[in-house]
Amino acid sequence: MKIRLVADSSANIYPNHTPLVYAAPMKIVTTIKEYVDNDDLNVLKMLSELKAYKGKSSTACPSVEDWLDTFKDADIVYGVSITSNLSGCYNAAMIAKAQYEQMHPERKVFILDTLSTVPEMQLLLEKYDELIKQGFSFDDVVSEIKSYLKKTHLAFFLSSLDNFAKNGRVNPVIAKAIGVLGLRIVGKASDEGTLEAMHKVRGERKTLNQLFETMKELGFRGGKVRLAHSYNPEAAESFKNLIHESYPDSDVQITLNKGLCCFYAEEGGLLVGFEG
Ligand code: X90
Repeated sequence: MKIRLVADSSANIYPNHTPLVYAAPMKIVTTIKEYVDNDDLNVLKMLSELKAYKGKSSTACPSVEDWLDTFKDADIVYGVSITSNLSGCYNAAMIAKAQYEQMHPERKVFILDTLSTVPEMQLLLEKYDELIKQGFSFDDVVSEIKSYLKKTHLAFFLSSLDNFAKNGRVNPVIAKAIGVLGLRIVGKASDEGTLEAMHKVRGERKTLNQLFETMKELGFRGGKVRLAHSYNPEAAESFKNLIHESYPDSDVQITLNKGLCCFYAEEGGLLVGFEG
């Protein structure tokens, strides 16, 4: 029995990722170039080209074909998608599932709409892996992963919401307030899977403290934590230390954002997925 874990590329899947996950690539698009968010993408080069480029840039979710490529010939596919409230990604995955199950009636696909992104998706993928290793049936994996989603959360700080606003995914008034004053925004994924801005803060220490407070308000008491940063390893390390000061036993791991997340989380942003 072939079982595959799949995700869109916003889950930051690198070639050595554990567990093994097949990723359907997002795309970052300008009028002159399309960047495919796969292992071949040079993210730093893309960011510097985008800085120099003055035209319009946007993103696109994986196509139905991209999703079908990740399913390949698996008997059972379990997956996660970025929130359906900010992307057509989940919708494309659902079409792929319908086609795949129609072509192969004995095969099964379940894709979870995480109403979230990056590090919370990583926690969910790890949970799928545990459930598979424990020998759970398809229906039980599905029900267990849905209950685990109720326990996991996403919080973040970002230094700019420009690309969110330009792409109609956040209110431009909120975006402007941060950009102009050089503030950072601390927020969370709302229950509906949208970006909820909660606090405006200035300075690294205050930002990290506010992010930690937000985690505790959401029920964090020392479980698993996954951090994803946009070329800001110092903030990720400092935040890991801050968590360990209060919860020395919590399992904290750090990844670097790939193309799509660097485009939206912009330079310096940090996302935290955790168990509540
Ligand atoms: O379909 C597409 O074109 C992709 C759109 C993706 C938009 C969201 C990207 C999020 C990247 C940024 C910070 C966290 C916000 C979380 C809200 C749920 C990460």
